[in-house]
Amino acid sequence: MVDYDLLIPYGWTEAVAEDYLPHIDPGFVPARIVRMDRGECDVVTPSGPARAICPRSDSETSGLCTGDWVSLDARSHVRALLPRRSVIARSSASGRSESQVLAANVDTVLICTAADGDVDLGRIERMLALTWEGGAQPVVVLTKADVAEDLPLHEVRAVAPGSTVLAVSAETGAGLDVLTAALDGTVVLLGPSGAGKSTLANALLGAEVFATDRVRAADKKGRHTTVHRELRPLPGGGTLIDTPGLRGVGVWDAAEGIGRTFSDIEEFARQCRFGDCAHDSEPGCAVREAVDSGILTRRRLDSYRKLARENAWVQARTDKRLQAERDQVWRGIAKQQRRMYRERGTR
Ligand SMILES: Nc1nc2c(ncn2[C@@H]2O[C@H](COP(=O)(O)OP(=O)(O)OP(=O)(O)O)[C@@H](O)[C@H]2O)c(=O)[nH]1
Ligand SMILES: [Mg+2]
Ligand SMILES: [Zn+2]
Repeated sequence: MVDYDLLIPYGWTEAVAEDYLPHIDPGFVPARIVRMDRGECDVVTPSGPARAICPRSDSETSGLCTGDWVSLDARSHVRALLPRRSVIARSSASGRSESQVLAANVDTVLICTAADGDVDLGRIERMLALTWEGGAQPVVVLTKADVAEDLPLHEVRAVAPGSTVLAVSAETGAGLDVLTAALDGTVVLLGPSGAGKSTLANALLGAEVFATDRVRAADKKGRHTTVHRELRPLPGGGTLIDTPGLRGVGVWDAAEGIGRTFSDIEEFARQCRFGDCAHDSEPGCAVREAVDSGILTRRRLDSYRKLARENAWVQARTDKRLQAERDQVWRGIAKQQRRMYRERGTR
């Protein structure tokens, strides 16, 4: 008899148990991936931590990621990937039309930015778009509050409708109680190198689990200290995934997430006189009005357009095969129509 209780600190719930039902088989066990390596991964199983072999990269379970629930056979081979409840993905770093899964089965994304430097609002908007798109709840965290000259909470709240924005210091512990209260389920820390993700992870875990390192004095950039995505149980329940610093955050299939990130702009747009208003020079444009009256910043409107354009571009390239099929159908229809017109003598 397999005892699943050991998996509870790692996020095992009734819902996951239900997803595992079709895989129940003697010799097979459910497991959660806590760390990925090339071709292998660390997992937790009902009998404790184990090392598992990932399938060859051409199978359907190839893109495994920390946070995934899988089914393991008796020889510790990953045999099946359970359905993902959420997935945080970005466009692959090289800007190709491929996605990279950053974490799976995530409930809360901590979007981390150091408050002692320039807070990049555009970057926060990108991460918000990926988080909403992936089906998780964002919390924007301004780190290093102890050394920040001022905390731009107001500006950040203005770019993050519908999400919690707070400031913390892992150094003094300030704000950690409020942050802890905002954590739900599986939590992932995202942000650039040096943002203080691992330091914050250690503070939340109450132990020095992850390595940390100083930022470069000249530009406050981190040294890419963390190289693995790694999941740990949180002392108060739930799990936490620390991740390597993100160099670029490209949107990938994130139209809905972009809409949600910029819900204020989409709300203004609904009040434009024309339904297809491009917010350029059309009369009765509520978006331009919002910019003119100072309710909406020009930066945010530009950021929205840039992300939407980028998403459409990636989308167009990703869907090439689908597009080709669609074109085929359309060409077929057009041909049929021409023939029909000819036969009727209307051409
Ligand atoms: N003063 C202060 N320094 C902090 C705080 N949090 C992190 N730091 C410092 O910031 C530096 C970078 O912290 P890390 O936790 O290694 O940053 P990271 O985001 O994990 O970086 P990568 O692993 O490279 O992605 C370290 O020198 C930390 O001591 C804080 O709350 N206050
Ligand atoms: Mg780190
Ligand atoms: Zn408009």
